[in-house]
Amino acid sequence: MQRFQQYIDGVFEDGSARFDSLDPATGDVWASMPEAREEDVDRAVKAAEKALWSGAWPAMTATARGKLLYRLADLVQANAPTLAELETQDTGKIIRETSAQIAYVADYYRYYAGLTDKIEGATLAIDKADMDVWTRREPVGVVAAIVPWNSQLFLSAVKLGPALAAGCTVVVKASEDGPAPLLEFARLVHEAGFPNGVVNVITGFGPSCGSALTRHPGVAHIAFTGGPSTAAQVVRNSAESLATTSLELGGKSPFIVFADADLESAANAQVAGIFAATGQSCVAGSRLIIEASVKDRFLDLLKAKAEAIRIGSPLDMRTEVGPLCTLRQRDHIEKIVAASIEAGAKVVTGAKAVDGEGFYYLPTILDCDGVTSPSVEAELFGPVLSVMSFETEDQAVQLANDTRYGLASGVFTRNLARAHRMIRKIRAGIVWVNTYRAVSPIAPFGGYGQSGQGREGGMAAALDYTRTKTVWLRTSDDPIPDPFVMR
Ligand code: TXE
Repeated sequence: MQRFQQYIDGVFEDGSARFDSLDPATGDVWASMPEAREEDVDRAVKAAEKALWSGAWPAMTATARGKLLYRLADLVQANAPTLAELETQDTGKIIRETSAQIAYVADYYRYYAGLTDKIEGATLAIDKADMDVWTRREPVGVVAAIVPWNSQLFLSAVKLGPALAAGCTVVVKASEDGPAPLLEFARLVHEAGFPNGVVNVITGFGPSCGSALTRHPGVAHIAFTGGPSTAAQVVRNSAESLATTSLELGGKSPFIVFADADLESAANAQVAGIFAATGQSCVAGSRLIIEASVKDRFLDLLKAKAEAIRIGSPLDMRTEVGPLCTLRQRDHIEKIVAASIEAGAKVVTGAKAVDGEGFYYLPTILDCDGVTSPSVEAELFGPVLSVMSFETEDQAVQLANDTRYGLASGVFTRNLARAHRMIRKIRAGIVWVNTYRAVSPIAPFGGYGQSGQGREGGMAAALDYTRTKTVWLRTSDDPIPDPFVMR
């Protein structure tokens, strides 16, 4: 059985307690993980606080910080096959996806490495003759980066990259489900040569570890990815310390197909949009909104593609859909699909767990036209597509926006003017037109409504990890004339 350690203040250690991690493809225990409890969390935050204010890190030039991040990027790239295998083993995410995604994670670190010495303050054209006034961008402080199981290296890179570029120090909390890749990543942080305490990596359970971290008075900013109810808890926890938060909370993203679209291409994008990562993706295009005149044709295409998907061991390069990460997640999906069928949704394909070992669930399409189906409303975080049809563009917009979420959306049409109208009317942080699921370190990413607040990716994300200090310098040698007049 493999044994993993947590990383605090530059030291690898076993943690206050231990827990077992299950292989989602078999349901068997495959590794032992360190469980951080309140005492470990406290030490991790204190190590990050110390590293923020003293030692090598605050004395380092931004360019030198950038060099460390470049080195980390190279190490991630060189170790991508090992990291990918660990993520696949521990979370069930297929090796085809983890290999490609982790290789790209290196580019996220490179992007932020290049930004470190481009974070600039401003010189102000102040309205007083004898003053020079300028702003400095200083690190916001200790950052708590909390991630869920679905893409831990990617979701931590979009937090760690900008936080380190800005000069912050970080405590990363890996999910208790599938933490292996992040715990292994800590070895690369160490090898890259970051000063002790700048990056700390722990894992543990929400009520003990996550709660202790988000309540800790030493934390200045919490960057969280997870579910909306946990996010509400995180915000409540931050009330005493007044830590700022950025929240990325998944969605129920509309995938809108007009009759004039290239249907074959749209069907491939829809398959990727909902079945990639076994549907455990925050941007999953889980609501297909299809023009009525092509609904049957499009569903035939989708059904054929869904039924041809190769389900198998996530470690097999040929596998296209693997298991869900946890049994809890599969139970959640089974419950909502059963309630949806009960409510009148028609099964186009799937709608059941795969017999045998592991947490597998069949790629599923539910026709929800004219039905109030729970699958249309709830984020299932699994391979389940709900289908609704429309007659007019206005109806398509109304269906697209009929959700408390607002992370991503897809519009498939060859009509340019209509594409522009849809871009303006859809309430979501991302609109993909004739494509789906494209991401880049250069492009901001984040949601509206219950999908969260704040943006990850891009230059603005690095600025979010800074706070502004305003400096006033009086240039006159004359004595201050009247002490009772504010100047
Ligand atoms: O996530 P949680 P869960 C959605 C998805 C899924 C549902 C629940 O619909 O079915 O959320 O998933 C830590 N203080 N998404 O329960 O609980 C926890 O340990 C601080 C969407 O697995 O939100 C883990 O590290 N932290 C999504 C992280 O929060 C706490 C990704 C996420 O766990 C905590 C995941 C607490 N009180 C789920 N309680 C997306 N945006 O992609 C838990 N945590």
